[in-house]
Amino acid sequence: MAYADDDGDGYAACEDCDDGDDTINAGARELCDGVDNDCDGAIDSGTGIFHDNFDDDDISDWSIVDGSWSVSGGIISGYSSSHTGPDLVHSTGMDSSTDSYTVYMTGTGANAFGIVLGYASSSEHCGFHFWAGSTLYLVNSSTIETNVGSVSFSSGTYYDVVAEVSPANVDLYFNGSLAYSGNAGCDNFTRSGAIGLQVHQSGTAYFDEICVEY
Ligand SMILES: [Ca+2]
Ligand SMILES: [Ca+2]
Ligand SMILES: [Ca+2]
Ligand SMILES: [Ca+2]
Repeated sequence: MAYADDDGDGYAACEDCDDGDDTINAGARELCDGVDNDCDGAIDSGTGIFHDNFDDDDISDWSIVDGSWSVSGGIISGYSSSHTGPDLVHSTGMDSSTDSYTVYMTGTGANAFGIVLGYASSSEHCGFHFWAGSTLYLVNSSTIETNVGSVSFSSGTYYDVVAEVSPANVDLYFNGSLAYSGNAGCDNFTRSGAIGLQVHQSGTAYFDEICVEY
């Protein structure tokens, strides 16, 4: 007698934590989506995921975090209110010289906030700055910064950012819209696997949450 498997994902109803969704089962990959994709009882955590919800609230809450913070697990160190370089520590769980990865975050800043996607040293890193107004800068440490597009960014409003990084390209989404695709000669997206958040210019940035699938 066959076991019931209503969603046809190969996992019987009695062992499938969602037998109405064939993307969710014990063989699925955990994703940064607020759902327990792999049926291990934990949401957005485990192998291949780095997740920090800075104020320990619900993933969908996106409330404001102030003050300094640090993250265990080796990816993010904190932010500074005056930027002289990326605030980073190196990931121990990634090898982005060969891997692709996706970063999800929310944040805002009085003037600008940014995300660093690859970091080798203070003079070798690449990322993006979202500038209040309408400017998107690619941070390429070998050429300092390059204006690569525009975003609609108002100080004090939270924005979600998704960066899909592969060894040759990054697709950057700002509030759901594709803001940039390419690498502009910035090969350091895949240099070391380090990821960081930063403030640019004077001011304070607020980051609520970051989740990395790698
Ligand atoms: Ca099933
Ligand atoms: Ca299922
Ligand atoms: Ca899980
Ligand atoms: Ca998930």
